[in-house]
Amino acid sequence: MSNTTRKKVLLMGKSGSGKTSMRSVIFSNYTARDTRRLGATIDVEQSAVRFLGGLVLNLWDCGGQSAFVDNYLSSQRDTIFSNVAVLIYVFDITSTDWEADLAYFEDILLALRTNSEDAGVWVLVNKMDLVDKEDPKRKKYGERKDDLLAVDQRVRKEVEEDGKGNVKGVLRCFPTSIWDESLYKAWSSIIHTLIPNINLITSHLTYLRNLNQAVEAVLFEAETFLVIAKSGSPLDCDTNDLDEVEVNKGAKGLDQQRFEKISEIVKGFRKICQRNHEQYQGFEAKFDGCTVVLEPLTRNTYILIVSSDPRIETGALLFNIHQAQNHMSEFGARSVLERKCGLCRHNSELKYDVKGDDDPSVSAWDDAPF
Ligand SMILES: Nc1nc2c(ncn2[C@@H]2O[C@H](COP(=O)(O)OP(=O)(O)OP(=O)(O)O)[C@@H](O)[C@H]2O)c(=O)[nH]1
Ligand SMILES: [Mg+2]
Repeated sequence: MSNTTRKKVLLMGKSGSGKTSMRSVIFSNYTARDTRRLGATIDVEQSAVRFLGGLVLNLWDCGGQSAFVDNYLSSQRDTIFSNVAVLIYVFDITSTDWEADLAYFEDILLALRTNSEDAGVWVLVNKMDLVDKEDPKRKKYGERKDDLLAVDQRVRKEVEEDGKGNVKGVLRCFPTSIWDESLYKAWSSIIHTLIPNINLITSHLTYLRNLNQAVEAVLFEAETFLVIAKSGSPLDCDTNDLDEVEVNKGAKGLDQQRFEKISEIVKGFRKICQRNHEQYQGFEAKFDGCTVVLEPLTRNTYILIVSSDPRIETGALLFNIHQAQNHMSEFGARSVLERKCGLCRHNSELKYDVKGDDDPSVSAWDDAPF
């Protein structure tokens, strides 16, 4: 039985909004400056990104010039909009023709909802760096978001009233800029919703965090360094809710953009290592207030553990991570996971504090032992 789960991800939005730039920064190691050299995308550029062992994203970067969009909505409608797992729709906040942008979005959303009713929709309002100075409270973004939610409601109603389906996929908005960490935050949240067994992984991270008496345990994908899961709360909620959840869970005082900053720093540092023919392997440090280790967990992931207990030595954290590696490699060798992990369900301390996956037959989350 194949361990691979393929997900079709549509990347759409008006020409120049930043779709190919985002894809290149996240998946091809471009810097934000490098994206200035990109030309307009002609028709659809498809690429496959192997994410964790078992998850392959088929990214459809759809050029946004109106002649192409008209084709997507007519002759290519079925090809483009069927079997979609996620639509990522990118807007340019500086656009001077918001009404026309919204009208296009409504047409696309309607085509999606009638062909793929379960698809999740992520709207990224991009180029926020260009407006943040004159609008620090993000009033304009708030207005844009309200308009987008209104379109979502309208389309839902239309599809349901016409008896064309029962829309289940949700719509979420994120403000982004390729020039800062907001890009990583948005894409981490998107990827998080696509990973099979994510709730089980989250449970294991929570267990590992508690075992280490740590503040948090975070899992990064090794290639992109996007956060894919973290102990405690699921990432797949609105940014405002996420911040609220973190404060309630006691992470107050920690930088709210810490994960995105780590992703950026590690990717930058790894580039320097490559230039000097060195390989980046990991990181450990002991500060006055905390102990931090960032280590490979499996071939496709790194784990970050942060402890604020001064008695905890980095060696102890590393020891527990190495124990978890053994566990995870056995875990990963299975093509089917039971609702409760067969390897540790006899351990009474392990608490499954989040709801299980709906589909018990989804493939193991990482098929490659480290
Ligand atoms: N200031 C700023 N510029 C951005 C941002 N994102 C993308 N850009 C710039 O916008 C320009 C267009 O970006 P692309 O990624 O080619 O746009 P696209 O959406 O792929 O356009 P099409 O392929 O024609 O559909 C590039 O010069 C990018 O450097 C951003 O967040 N902030
Ligand atoms: Mg493009």
